[in-house]
Amino acid sequence: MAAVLKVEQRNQWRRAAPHVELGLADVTVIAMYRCMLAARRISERAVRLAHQGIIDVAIQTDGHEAAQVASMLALRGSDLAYLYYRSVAAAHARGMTPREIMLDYFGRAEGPSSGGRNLPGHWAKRALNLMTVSGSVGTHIPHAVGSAWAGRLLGGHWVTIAYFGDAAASKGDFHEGLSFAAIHRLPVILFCENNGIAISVPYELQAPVCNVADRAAGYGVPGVTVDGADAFAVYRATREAAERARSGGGPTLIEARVARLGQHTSQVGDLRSPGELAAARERDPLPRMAGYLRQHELLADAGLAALDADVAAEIEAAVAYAREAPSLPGEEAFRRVYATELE
Ligand SMILES: Cc1ncc(C[n+]2csc(CCOP(=O)(O)OP(=O)(O)O)c2C)c(N)n1
Repeated sequence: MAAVLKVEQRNQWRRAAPHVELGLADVTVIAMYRCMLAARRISERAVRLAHQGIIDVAIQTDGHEAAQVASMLALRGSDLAYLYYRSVAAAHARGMTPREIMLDYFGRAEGPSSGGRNLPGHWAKRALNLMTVSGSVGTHIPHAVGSAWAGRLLGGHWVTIAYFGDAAASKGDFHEGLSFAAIHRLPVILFCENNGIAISVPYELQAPVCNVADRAAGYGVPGVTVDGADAFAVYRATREAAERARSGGGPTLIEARVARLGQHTSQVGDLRSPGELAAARERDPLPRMAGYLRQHELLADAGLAALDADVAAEIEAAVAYAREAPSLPGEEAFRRVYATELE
């Protein structure tokens, strides 16, 4: 009897696990963690390469992984995504491989985003529905809204998501895009990764409202603030927003509160105090997810270590490949840049 009770208690405990409640399989949660881990290791490796002068610049994703991976996994591959320069984890979650990411970091002709034409960090790949973005902060938000509108006009069934930082939410592009999307009830998700700092300017000097999500009320659309280190909370919020968009309910503004663990980029120093940096590290989503895997007996220490070794080997192979890959020949520089090829 005691044994039966124990099994029933265990089953109850299993059913109450956040990922089981969301309908996510154990292997999906392990895949989520692997994706977050790979993004972290790619980011760390890219910064080292930049500091060694081997690549030009690296923009870290550290601290944003749970928000990016979980939101991307809550969407369909046919949904259009506009990423931003900090989106390595989102790009990888959509299917961009470490090799492709490194090819872009090295600015190689084979890189999927621009084939060496654009600055690294403008993650895009047509086959993955990752749309081309500009380096001008926030300008992809109206583009994303336009893509959602195009879907309406063309009878497409895609939802469009745009990822951006908190400072982008202070730009006209954000307000114009959200206003247009709200008026026309377009199937778009504006996903703000609020890390509380724009290079070195704190959030309080960018916006007079406590939460970026508060802005949504001004446009009559739902605004949700979630803990961006909680992959399951982000997954739930994004899935609900996507369902709302698909069923004609219009746009949602999601604000994922995250911590920027690294510098703004490999080329920009950090003005935060040691205390502020330590507080940011407390909000690291990686140990949190590893703890979840252990606690729910999805992976033990040996499994986690094996995953780490596997990821490290994949990234080293990617770096080795990208290092040797050819650069873009000069005469190709203007091809694929203009709609009509230059004579
Ligand atoms: C229109 C424009 N202004 C300024 C810049 C320079 N710039 C690049 S990133 C950045 C900060 C953006 O911060 P945020 O949107 O919060 O994203 P985060 O980098 O914190 O993820 C700025 C000001 C730019 N690229 N484009």
